[in-house]
Amino acid sequence: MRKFVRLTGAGFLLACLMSVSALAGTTLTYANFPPAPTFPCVQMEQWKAEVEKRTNGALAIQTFPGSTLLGAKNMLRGVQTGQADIGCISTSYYPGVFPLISVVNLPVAFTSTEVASKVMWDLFQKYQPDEFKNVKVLTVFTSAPSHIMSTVAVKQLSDLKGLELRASGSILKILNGLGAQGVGMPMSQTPEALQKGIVKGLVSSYDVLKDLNFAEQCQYETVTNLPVYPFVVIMNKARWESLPAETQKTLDKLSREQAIWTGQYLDDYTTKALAWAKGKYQVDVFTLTDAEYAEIRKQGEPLIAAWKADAIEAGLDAEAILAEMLALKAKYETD
Ligand code: 3IO
Repeated sequence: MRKFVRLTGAGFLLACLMSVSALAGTTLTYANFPPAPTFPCVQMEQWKAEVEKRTNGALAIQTFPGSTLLGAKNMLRGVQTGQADIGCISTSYYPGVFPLISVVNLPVAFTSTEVASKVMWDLFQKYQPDEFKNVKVLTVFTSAPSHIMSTVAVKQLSDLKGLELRASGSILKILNGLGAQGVGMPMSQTPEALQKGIVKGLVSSYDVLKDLNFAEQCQYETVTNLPVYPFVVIMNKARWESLPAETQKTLDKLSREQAIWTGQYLDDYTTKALAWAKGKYQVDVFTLTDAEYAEIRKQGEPLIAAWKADAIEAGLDAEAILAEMLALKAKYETD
């Protein structure tokens, strides 16, 4: 009997300790707009696992892919108002809102996601852009260079005439300059728009050929080397400030590592996704002539001038920011 009492006493104590540690732990919600198999959600799960490991479970992350908590366009506001603690935004969905970081979306011929993501992270550290002052930035990364994926063949630039292609940000403007009909919408709306024939294709990175099974409908891929889309993972500021200093340090330490992890993951993955699309759906891949690539670059030039004008308007040292981005790009490309 005495032994029984002692055992249940120990059990009771253990139960108390367990509930105390459960109370001490914090759970943060993390919203994402595209479906779970896509790379912004893959990096989200990777970050969650890493955070839970490095904080020994003191911090738990509850993830909401596929716009189940917040969608592409209410992500920024939803995180600011605390509907989600953390959210992932594609900055080109918010024209005019991010005058500094939209520099990463300019046509400057990034060929590597890892390089683009490192450059973006460094720009953040250096300039601490005012446009993010109401949130905590946890990490940043980009998509891979963008190409045309379409239901009709784009073998030459003249095939673009009047073609409705989904894109966002600077790519929209380049497409229109090339005679296509750019249709602006988030990635999360694109499967339905393709299905309904509202668009005849999209301009983004090749990962979605597999992750959203676009290869089934978009039988034709044209290598265009168009810009990368910048992404920022933001956290509600008050929620961030409520975290213990030790936890904040752990998350800050992970920030650059996460940017690099995502860049490396996507560089590798886009190659695999294109090979998969060739194997499974026998998609055709077209390249253009040198003269046509020069024409694409020419259509991009006015965007750089337009970005500078907007950045100056926003009180930024546009020339210095652009020069810094190009210098970082050159540095990381030779690393
Ligand atoms: C993208 C966005 C969501 C899911 C997968 C993705 N792969 C490339 C992108 C970039 C893009 O087209 C966008 O709209 O952010």
